[in-house]
Amino acid sequence: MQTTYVMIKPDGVQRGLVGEILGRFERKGLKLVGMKSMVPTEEIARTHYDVHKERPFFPGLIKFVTSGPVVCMAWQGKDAISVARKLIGATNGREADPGTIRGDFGMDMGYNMIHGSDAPETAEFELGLWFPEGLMEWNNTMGTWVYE
Ligand code: DAT
Ligand code: MG
Repeated sequence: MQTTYVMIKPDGVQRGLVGEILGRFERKGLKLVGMKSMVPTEEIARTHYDVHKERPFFPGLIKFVTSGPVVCMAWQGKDAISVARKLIGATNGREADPGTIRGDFGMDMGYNMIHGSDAPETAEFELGLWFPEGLMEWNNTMGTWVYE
């Protein structure tokens, strides 16, 4: 089992896509083990996107992600990291496949509505950053009908 960090960014919240987006993760069969909403501080945004700090788009990215509420989520399941990335789609909405979140709702690179961890190490780092209080442990009965 893996746990991945997924975040609906301010454009997703502003556009009223929270229910649509989180419904896709639910329907896929992933288990919700953490969820909250906040307006990120500059500090948490900079730490989250630290790998991109030298890139030209970094200042704009920080301004964007701190501009309003985000929805922070932790989703658990077999291969949850790659499963979530597949649901999310390619970074640029114009290139993302139809059927993915970015492919169905996005037309740009920066305004791509959602973040998903890209590897086990980044998932661990991001979950610790956004959920320092820890995640929920619970038994979801649905799981017995999701995995053979
Ligand atoms: P992803 O979110 O698909 O993991 P990433 O980690 O390469 O993509 O980049 C993080 C975010 O930064 C991405 O969701 C949107 C923004 N971004 C990436 N490349 C960009 C670019 N060339 N111009 C503008 N924004 C960019
Ligand atoms: Mg990334």
